[in-house]
Amino acid sequence: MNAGFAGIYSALSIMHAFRDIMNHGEIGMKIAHLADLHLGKIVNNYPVLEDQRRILNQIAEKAVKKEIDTIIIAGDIYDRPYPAEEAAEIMNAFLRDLRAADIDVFLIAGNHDSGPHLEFAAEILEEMNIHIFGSWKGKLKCTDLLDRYGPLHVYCLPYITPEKVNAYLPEEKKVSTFADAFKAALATAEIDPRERNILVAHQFFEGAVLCENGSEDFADDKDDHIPPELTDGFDYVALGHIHTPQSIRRSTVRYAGTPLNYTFEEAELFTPGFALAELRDKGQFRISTIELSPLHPMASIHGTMAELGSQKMREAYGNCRVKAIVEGEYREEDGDLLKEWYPYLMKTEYAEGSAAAFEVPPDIASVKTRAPMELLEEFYEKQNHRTMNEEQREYLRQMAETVFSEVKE
Ligand SMILES: [Mn+2]
Repeated sequence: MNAGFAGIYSALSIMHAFRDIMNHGEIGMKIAHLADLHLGKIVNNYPVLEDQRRILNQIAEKAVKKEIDTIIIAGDIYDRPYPAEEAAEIMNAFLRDLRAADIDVFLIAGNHDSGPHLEFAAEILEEMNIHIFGSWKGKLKCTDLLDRYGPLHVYCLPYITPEKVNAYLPEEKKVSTFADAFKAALATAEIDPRERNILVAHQFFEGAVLCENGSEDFADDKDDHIPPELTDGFDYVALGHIHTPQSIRRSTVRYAGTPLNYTFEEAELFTPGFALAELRDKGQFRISTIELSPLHPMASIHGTMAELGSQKMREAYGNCRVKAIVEGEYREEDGDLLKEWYPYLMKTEYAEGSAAAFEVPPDIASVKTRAPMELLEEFYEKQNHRTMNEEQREYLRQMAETVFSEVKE
């Protein structure tokens, strides 16, 4: 329910509170915090829809098993404002599963989502305990939940920029930085620091650490940074935007991270999952992480062709979305072999110092009829799997001239 209906709690949370009291549990509420699903994302030119569908199934299963009351998804539900049809189908199925399990759901738009599209039918879904916040409309909205420890206020802030916030500010109060925009947005709500408050947001918080070659799709512009101390009045800050899971300054200001790895570097840095916040009285929140097992984990593997083809390697990584880094000598047909060993191969790279096997072409007689530059270019291409650039070509042209003029002398 919105702040306008102060004193009226989400019907589901009343039911949950009653159940907890009957169970004599000490935990008031269990909240799963997810972010950056990026449904429909294309990873290294491959769609990963099946992986995404399976990971959401796994999350729904874990939510039921762990008796989670509420799920927060802190933005970037979809990878694009107009998501792929299958992405919308996957999200629909996820919401249906959570609804069937009587879980309160909170969604905010990230910078990748279209606010108006995301909040389609939001007022109607609100009655089903699916709370969607797609666009900033000039006021920070609050939904009140209830557990055995009392009220819990969930403030949801969809992705904002200074421009979005300025649209609702009088001329003399316009802002120019993200930090001021954030401050102005928070100032639109009356937050009671004596009660328990949660903030859901999708912004770049100062101090966040980015994975080198991470899957975030934005320029790291210092002007976007928001000082985390602006959220000091909140007991838990459920963040999205940065794809590596991490806490900022205190354990209760947290980026959930993506539920799947979306780059090979991210796969080396973290196991995907979500955050679990267990709420008790004011100031007694416990945060832990729940790891997930993807259908096809991402992995970089390297070795000679003989090593990559070994049974041990194929058993360990045959099910993975693989980047193969080939060392030593390789032949043209090795590409097909790699695909056979690793059906989910996404990328092949050649280690420094690796080289194409030197194979004498069957039409050796034709060499005599071809120009030296043509032969050199072909040789270069076979060795390096790319064509020469102009600079290299010019260098070789001059070298060839020198060599052949010496031969003539
Ligand atoms: Mn994102």
